Formats: sequence, structure tokens, C-alpha cells
Amino acid sequence: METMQQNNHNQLKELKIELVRFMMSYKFALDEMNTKINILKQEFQYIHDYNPIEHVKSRVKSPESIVKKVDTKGYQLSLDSIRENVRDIAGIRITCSFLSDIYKLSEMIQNQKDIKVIECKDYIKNPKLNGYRSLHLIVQIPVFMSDREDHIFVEIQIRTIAMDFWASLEHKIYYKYNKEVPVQMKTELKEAAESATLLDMKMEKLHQKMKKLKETDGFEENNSDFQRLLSGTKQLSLPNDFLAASLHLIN
Ligand code: 0O2
Repeated sequence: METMQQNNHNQLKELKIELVRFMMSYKFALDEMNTKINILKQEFQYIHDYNPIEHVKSRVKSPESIVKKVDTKGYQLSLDSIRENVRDIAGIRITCSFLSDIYKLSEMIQNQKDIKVIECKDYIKNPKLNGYRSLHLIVQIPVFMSDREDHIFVEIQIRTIAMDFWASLEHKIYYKYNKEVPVQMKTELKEAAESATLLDMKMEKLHQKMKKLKETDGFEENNSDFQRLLSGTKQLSLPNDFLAASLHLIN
């Protein structure tokens, strides 16, 4: 009797360790992705004097949500099956300033050698019927642990502030409403999504116009800054002035 109890206790202990390891690997994958995104953000700020990322949110799906998804999709309830089929356990949402930033950022992420792109769903070029827009990437990244290397799926959603505003509120409006949503409401939500699209397009146009203006003005401004640096009337401060000065010397 005592040996049986001991066996059960050991099995439970092993199961607990396995579950903790399973969930931890997703947390580590998110830590790695967050570091990568942070590096891109900082480097972009220094080199281009511009930050395309407004904010980043990440989460590990709760065990309850994982089990719910396994149930609704009809997957087998085992760790191997969950690992293979539920690819959004680790999720990152990046909100960008402008439409063009989304594709720039997606390209920079996809070009990283240790990131394997599994799937790319472009709900911006092909919005969902309800009006939902966002760029979704499913990637796999290696996580190195004490005794093994795991390749973990991460879902990355990249969108603009307007897309995020719409999606967050749409989610709130539908949240916990299990009955059919009235057609009129669906139409109005779709119209709201179209307004968000127009706003994104307008802001993108303004962004491009301003970029061109800065390029023309920038040369003269930087040049006079550089002249002041050479004549010693402008002090160098780290790191932007050093970068500006080095870039002028290279050019
Ligand atoms: P949560 O709580 O955000 O994680 P999948 O269900 O992922 O196996 P699917 O449906 O092809 O397969 O995935 P898709 O289309 O890539 O969408 C996955 C996620 O995108 C959703 O996760 C939402 O976060 C978001 N999303 C997709 N469609 C909509 C939409 O119409 N409105 C809003 N607000 N968000 C959407 P989850 O798991 O549904 O939820």
C-alpha cells in the first residue's frame, strides 16, 4: 500500500515537472522574441532617428484557454499534440505607427537567421469578413536549456494603432456574448473597420510626405550641424551626434 502511494506521489511529481518545463519553454521563447524586438526598436531609433514601434504586449496562453482550444478544435489532449497544434501559446502583439512599418518590421523579423517562418497570414491585404486587419506570423525559435534545445512556436501579430483600437473594442463588444450578433451591429462594426483603414491610409500618406520633406531639409540642416561640429561651436553628445558625425565622414 505504501509503495503504491509512493509511486503515485512520484508520478505526480514527474508530471508537475513536465508541465512546468512545458509552460516555461513558452515564457523563454517570449523572452527571446522580446529581446529581439527591443534590439530592433533601439537600433532603429539610433540609426534612423525614428521608432516604428508604438508598443509591444506579450502573453503566455493560460492553461484553461489551451484546454478550451484543444477541445473546440478537437485535438488530442496530450503535451505532444498541444505542442504541435496549438501554435499561439506564446503570443506577441506589436503595435506600429504606420502601415509601412508593419511590413518593414515583419521583414526584419523574418530575415533573422534563427527564426523559422512557419506561416504568414496577411489580414491587411485580405481583411476578415468582419473587417479584422492585422499581419500574423507563426514563427519557430530555438530555446536553449540546460539539457536540450527546443524549437518553440510563437505567434506574432503586427498592426497599426487604428487596427489595434478596432480589434480591442470589437473583442470587448463580442466578449461573452454567445448568441448571434444582430446584422445591423455587424454592418456598423465593418463600417468602423473601413474608417480605420482610411485613417491608416491617410496617416501613411502624411508620413511619406513628411519623410520626403525631411530628406530635402535634412541635408541642409545636418550639413550646417556638421559645419558647427567641425568649427567646434557644437559639442558632441552621445550617441546621436557621434553617429551623425560618423555618417557625414563616411558620406
Ligand atoms: P486570443 O485570446 O487573442 O488569443 P487559431 O484559432 O489561432 O488556431 P485561426 O482562427 O486561423 O486559428 O487564427 P487567426 O485567424 O490567425 O487568429 C488568431 C488570433 O487573431 C485570435 O486569437 C485573435 O487574437 C486574433 N483575431 C483573429 N480574428 C479576429 C477578429 O475577428 N477580431 C479580433 N478582435 N481578433 C481576432 P484567439 O485565439 O481567437 O484569441
